[in-house]
Amino acid sequence: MNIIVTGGAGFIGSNFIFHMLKEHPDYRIVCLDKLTYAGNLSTLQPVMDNPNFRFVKLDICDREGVYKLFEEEHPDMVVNFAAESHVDRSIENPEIFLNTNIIGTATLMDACRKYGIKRYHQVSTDEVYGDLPLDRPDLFFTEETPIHTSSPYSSSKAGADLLVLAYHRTYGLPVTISRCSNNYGPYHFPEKLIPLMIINCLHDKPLPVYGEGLNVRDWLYVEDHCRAIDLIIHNGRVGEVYNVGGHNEMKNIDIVKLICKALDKPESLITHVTDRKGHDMRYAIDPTKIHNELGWLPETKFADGIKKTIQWYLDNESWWQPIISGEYQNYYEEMYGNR
Ligand code: NAD
Ligand code: TDX
Repeated sequence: MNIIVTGGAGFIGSNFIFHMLKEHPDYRIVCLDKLTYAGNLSTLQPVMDNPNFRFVKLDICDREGVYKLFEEEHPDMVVNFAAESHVDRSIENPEIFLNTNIIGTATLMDACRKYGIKRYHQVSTDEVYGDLPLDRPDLFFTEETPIHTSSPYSSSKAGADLLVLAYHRTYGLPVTISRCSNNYGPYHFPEKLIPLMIINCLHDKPLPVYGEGLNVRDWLYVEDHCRAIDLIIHNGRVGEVYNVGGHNEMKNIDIVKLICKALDKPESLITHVTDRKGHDMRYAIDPTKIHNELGWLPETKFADGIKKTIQWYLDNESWWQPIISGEYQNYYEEMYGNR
């Protein structure tokens, strides 16, 4: 089996590559990544010498480059993680989200149509369903929940999902889609809530909680997401959407307090800042379909996963230090300077 994994130098994609090379040592994995600010080649260092692994620096919107790669590799499957993934950046600059997340997805699927493919898998998000109210804990996102997006990011992901389903219906492309809740774990870029709070805590810097911090996210350890995708690409039904989430809802403020406690830092570091525009209140996945059809269940409890994650950031300063000392400084100043 030869699989092109796009966006494999990012957070979830890199964890997926490690998972696949370990669980399927006879597979060839070709990582296609543009290496944007979020892509980090050093993350893939542990597998660079693996003879079953190849890294290619390429933009998924580069049609000629993508076609050439398909001619060289004849992939059996494509798993598309490549995306602009940060909601706050999409609010500042939507255009690049439309290019990468929508045009890039179409370009990859055109290559699949032209050269043939056994499976095209789109890594999507629960954010395509919009949000749920805080006072209705009985409500969850199912695969039938209507698409109802809030941010340019989630709208671009929803646009891509609709295209994927359209390519299935119109051209018969063998597709699957997974819509996962918030991931956490190693190699998470420190613009996102959990790694940002861990690293700020370690520097005794203010912890910028948007608004009251009452927004709820459904957190899943990244390895559980990788296992879900592995199951879907092998056993999932073509043309289907699978929600992935572990019934682990937490308020932002509680996550931040938990990180303070784990690192023995005072809660006085918490600073309430101006809320995110259009901020989704609550995400909550109903994972019944993937459980019933594919036997998937999350394996890592949040208490264990967050401990492992914090320890990983303590042990791997050499991974995040170069990130936060570069362009990230400007990003941080722009995003949080006058907030
Ligand atoms: P990330 O931002 O950490 O990584 C994205 C990767 O894609 C980077 O390596 C980047 O270099 C690459 N990339 C960006 N634009 C590209 C382009 N035009 N061509 C080729 N490569 C490009 O993102 P992540 O958190 O790992 O998310 C991966 C996927 O999972 C995304 O599609 C995201 O929408 C989805 N997702 C993420 C979460 C989450 O909690 N992080 C949850 C559900 C779904
Ligand atoms: O500094 C912060 N302060 C804060 O209060 C940051 C960065 C975030 N937040 C809040 C906003 C959200 O309610 O924390 C929550 C989580 O924020 P993010 O880490 O930015 O994640 P979210 O917006 O929920 O989106 C994530 O999950 C779904 C990923 O970034 C998406 O790619 C994925 O699709």
